[in-house]
Amino acid sequence: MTESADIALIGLAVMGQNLILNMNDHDFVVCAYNRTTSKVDDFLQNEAKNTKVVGAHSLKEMVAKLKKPRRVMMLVKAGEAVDNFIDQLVPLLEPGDIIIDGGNSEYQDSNRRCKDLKEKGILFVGSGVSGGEEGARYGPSLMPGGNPDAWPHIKNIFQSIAAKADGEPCCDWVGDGGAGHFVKMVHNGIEYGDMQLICEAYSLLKDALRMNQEEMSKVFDDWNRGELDSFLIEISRNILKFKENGDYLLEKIRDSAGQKGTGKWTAIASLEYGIPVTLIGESVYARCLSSLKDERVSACKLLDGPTSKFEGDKEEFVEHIRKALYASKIVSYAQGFMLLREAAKVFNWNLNYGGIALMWRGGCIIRSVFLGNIKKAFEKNPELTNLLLDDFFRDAIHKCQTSWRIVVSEAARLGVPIPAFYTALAFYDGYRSSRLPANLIQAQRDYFGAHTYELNDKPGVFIHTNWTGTGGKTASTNYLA
Ligand code: NBP
Repeated sequence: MTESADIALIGLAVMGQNLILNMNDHDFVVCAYNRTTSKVDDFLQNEAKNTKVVGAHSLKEMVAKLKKPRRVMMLVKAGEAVDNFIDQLVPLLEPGDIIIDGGNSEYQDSNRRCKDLKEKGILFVGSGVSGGEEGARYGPSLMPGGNPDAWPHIKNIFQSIAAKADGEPCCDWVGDGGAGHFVKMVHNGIEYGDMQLICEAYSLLKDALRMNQEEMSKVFDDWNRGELDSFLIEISRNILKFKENGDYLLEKIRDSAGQKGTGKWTAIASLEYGIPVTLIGESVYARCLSSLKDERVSACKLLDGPTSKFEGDKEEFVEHIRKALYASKIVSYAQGFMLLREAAKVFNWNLNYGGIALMWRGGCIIRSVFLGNIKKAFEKNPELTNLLLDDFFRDAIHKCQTSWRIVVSEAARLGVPIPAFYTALAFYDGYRSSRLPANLIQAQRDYFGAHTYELNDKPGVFIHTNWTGTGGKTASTNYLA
């Protein structure tokens, strides 16, 4: 058997098949394998017909067809399937060979796999892959991390098949261990936030301004020509005007959104590391609330809201919504990068934030012009602690904030739920406050639980007061919460 294949790809579902064809377009010879091996034959006889793709019906046969060091990429269901394949592959591989997991795996799993495989001499890479079917076929955003010794051996393949933005590949080495999957997780969380913000803008146009689908589609089309230019605004414009048998399809779709978990993981990580990624959290909760459809239908008959109607200038308000959306989006990305920065500290990752913005600039679902501005901000100042403090974004928020406040107060007045817009504004006001009411929280905790408190002029010194005159002198063990 000749060792002719540059890389093996396990998992012939939508992502795997398309990534193989993409690799083939870039002159790499790929060996295809799948648990259900009949799919290998189907693929070779159909989609991969007349390509250089080869197939294998066992992992042993697959490994024998690979050039050394062997590169094996998996695009299978995250979780047990990945561990099962790793267990089967290890005895077939040699030290220095590479296993890449391109699925949506949890970053903690990738941390563990990277460490375990290193002990066996195998180089593990956990790579985020974004862009869905189309991205996989014509250029995804790729976020590889793991054992850095693997990168020189996969760089050429990865950067060749990745999307390009301003001539640069949307793929670079992210960092050690689970860094690639962490960055992919935050990407997905931001995707939840972007989608929720767009839904809230749609809700304001529809329910506050009573616009029809054609008018709303036109608004999104206008927005897509400016600062909000992005894949998600573009597809929302197309969805709004899409008709089936003469009727708009969108109105017939049930208002109950599902999720696969990566937004929830981001929210969990934000709580774990104590970073207020409130907009992504609110977006996950908004999906949860949407899925309580039956309860909402009952509640709407019992719970009253305001009966007021919008009475202002429609065109002017559309512009207020655009600005509120833009400002909220800036907050969402600022929060996402805050989480990345904290994780980098916890795991000792040397993350390149401008590089991450570039990886998301093209190929993936959150691709946008806006990410080019984020890349510039981090290039200008790689130590930037918060995007809100960059001149460009600070000025942008300053220009938008009056509109943002008008939209949030009008939505509250009319009873239109826009939780992501609200939370973004609340975060902004909290972040720019040199004094928050947490002094009262400290006092309350000490009052009822002797948790102690710090004084303004003595930070780090914890004292307890007997507030009622009936408590004792003993303080509780202090912990920051
Ligand atoms: P799926 O997530 O539907 O996975 C299908 C593949 O997993 C098939 O090859 C299937 O083999 C294999 N598999 C399953 Br299911 N259970 C297995 C098990 N217990 N042991 C071994 N193999 C098993 O495919 P996908 O939508 O192409 O996604 C692949 C990966 O990429 C996933 O981790 C996904 O989260 C991620 N991802 C997907 C997208 C997207 O837009 N779809 C985007 C980005 C990332 P079989 O044919 O024998 O059942």
